[in-house]
Amino acid sequence: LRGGKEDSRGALVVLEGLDRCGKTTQSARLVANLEKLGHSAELWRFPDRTTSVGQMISSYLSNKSQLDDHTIHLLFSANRWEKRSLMESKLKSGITLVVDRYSYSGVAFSSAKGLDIEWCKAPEIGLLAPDLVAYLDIPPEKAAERGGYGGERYEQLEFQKKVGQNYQVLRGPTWKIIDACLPMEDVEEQLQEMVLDCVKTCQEGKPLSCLWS
Ligand code: DGP
Ligand code: NA
Ligand code: NA
Repeated sequence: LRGGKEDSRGALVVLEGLDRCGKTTQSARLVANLEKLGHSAELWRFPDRTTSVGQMISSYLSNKSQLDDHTIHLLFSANRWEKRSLMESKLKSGITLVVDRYSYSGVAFSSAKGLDIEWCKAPEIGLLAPDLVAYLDIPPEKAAERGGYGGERYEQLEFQKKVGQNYQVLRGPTWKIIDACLPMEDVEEQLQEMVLDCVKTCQEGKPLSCLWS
């Protein structure tokens, strides 16, 4: 049987939100739940700090190096570009990718420094477009209370407020908003439900597309 489930693609699911919104925990739980239900799924995250570009980013985030705002923006983007072809082949082989942060972080964080939003979006053009962006919505003040920030460069309340406003500008038809102040189990359940819907749509033949669509 051709055209059936055996040659269908996986879904590209992105989790976004402010620092300390719970994305990292939820993306790990989501992957475990998908696998329990018999789906092939992998957990990815950006920045991917394991590559040489990723190491430059990591050093910048921990304030061990200083870089011009445009330069670091392009490095974050390059870090996504260096994974693009692997991402495409995994999706085409039927694996669902759950990605902790993507191009929306790129634009929301850099434009919070005052960079032009269209300039920020440009280097992301042509990366794979997510089938679903799950936004874990939390007031910046609440996020700041959650066990404190880890001390990385962007983990400051005033900055996170701007990031939150920028995320609002980026919202589009593929976005679903989840109240990240709900109990963890409720967030997990809502997330799983929307992702299963999305996986089904992709299995049924929804084509892959590119940013910014
Ligand atoms: P995380 O490893 O998810 O805690 O992310 C590290 C920090 O980097 C976090 O504050 C969000 C920020 N970040 C993630 N992606 C990008 C990006 O593409 N550009 C910028 N400027 N910041 C980003
Ligand atoms: Na962080
Ligand atoms: Na995180």
